[in-house]
Amino acid sequence: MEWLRELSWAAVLDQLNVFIAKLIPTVAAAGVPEEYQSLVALGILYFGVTIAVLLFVLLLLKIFRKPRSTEKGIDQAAEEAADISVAETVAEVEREPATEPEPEPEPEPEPTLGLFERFKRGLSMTQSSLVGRVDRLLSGRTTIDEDLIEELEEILITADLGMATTQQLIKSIETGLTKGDLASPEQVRQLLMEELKKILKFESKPLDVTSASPFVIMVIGVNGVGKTTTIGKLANQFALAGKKVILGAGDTFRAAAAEQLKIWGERADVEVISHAEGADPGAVAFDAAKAAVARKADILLLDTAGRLHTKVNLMEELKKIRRVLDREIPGAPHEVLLVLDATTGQNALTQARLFNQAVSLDGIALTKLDGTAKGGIIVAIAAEMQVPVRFVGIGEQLDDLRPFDAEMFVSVLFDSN
Ligand SMILES: Nc1nc2c(ncn2[C@@H]2O[C@H](COP(=O)(O)OP(=O)(O)O)[C@@H](O)[C@H]2O)c(=O)[nH]1
Ligand SMILES: [Mg+2]
Repeated sequence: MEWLRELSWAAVLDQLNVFIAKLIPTVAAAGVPEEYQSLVALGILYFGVTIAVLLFVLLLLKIFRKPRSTEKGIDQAAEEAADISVAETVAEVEREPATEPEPEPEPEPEPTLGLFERFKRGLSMTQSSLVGRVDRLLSGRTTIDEDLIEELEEILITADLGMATTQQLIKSIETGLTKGDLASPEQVRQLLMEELKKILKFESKPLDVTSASPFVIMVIGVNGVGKTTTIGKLANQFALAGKKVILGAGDTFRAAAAEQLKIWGERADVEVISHAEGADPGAVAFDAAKAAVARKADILLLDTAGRLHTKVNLMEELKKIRRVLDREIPGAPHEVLLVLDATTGQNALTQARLFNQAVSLDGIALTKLDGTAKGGIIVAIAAEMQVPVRFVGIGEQLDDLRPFDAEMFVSVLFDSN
């Protein structure tokens, strides 16, 4: 500590002055005007000292975070640290794919969730907007009066069941009351459940694809309802069941539509017949039908364009496709499947009416039930259209497109666990 006592501030300042004096020629050589040279030299000195202090602090931090490194010596520790970061960087580069990333694979279904639970999760919003509200209305009540029935009516209408179905349900409750069958709110709930099952069961007939070969399914509906996705999911499921499937990219309106179908085709490992953007959809239908016969396919799924249903020419186009299919494969299409988006509520019902008038529907697929509280629309559709609901979409996973099962559907909605 002798040196510390001898150290005086004057000596330190002297040393700094010497250092600055040595710096000035370098600063002058860099073209700094004379009056600023000392200032710039001082700045450089200040900067250098700051950096040195920072490095020292960093070094201290490293020593304290890695106590073993003090045993090995700071240099060795620093070398090791550098090695690790180099190794990490190399690993990161290797982890990055060298080429374009593949399109995201379809997420695998969660194996832990049973079918009932999957449905329950998918229908949770509809569950709370329909049965959840009914339960809140009935809880704590002991008698069934006019007010209660009026409120129930409002719930059913706002849950998209439709005016006609609501009237039908209310009527059966009133009949039960006058007959004396209904004594408690719990029995109202039970009656509601049974009536809904009755309405839906009437129109729940699974699609039978074995009645013809090739069995031709023409998929129609407005833009964005989920036609192409539904075709992709069906193609996958049929292929897994051992069927030979062919897809026809009849939506020639946008190039992206055919591309989207091709991706699904690759995923399901099935052939896709497509033409260029803007081509005649009738020609695609023709080629797809020919290919299906030639390759002895079990099922042909034909995608179509979905410009707005208010445009008459879409309906004319669909009629034409129908005729082309029938000419190539007598009796085809065996199923005209209308895809409806449940999130559009009453609008879905309007679409169903218009398409049915134009091309006479054989079945309905109701998608996106998972993203909406308007799932009650399925009851309105079944009751009014008298067209079977073949499939429901309860999510974006491959097997989230399910054959519609009225019993299960209503049980899920009324399950209070
Ligand atoms: N959440 C959910 N999304 C769906 C379902 N079905 C389709 N979709 C989505 O709806 C969007 C439009 O589907 P697309 O098949 O292109 O409709 P298209 O225009 O009728 O062919 C896509 O983003 C799909 O992933 C479903 O059941 N649930
Ligand atoms: Mg499409």
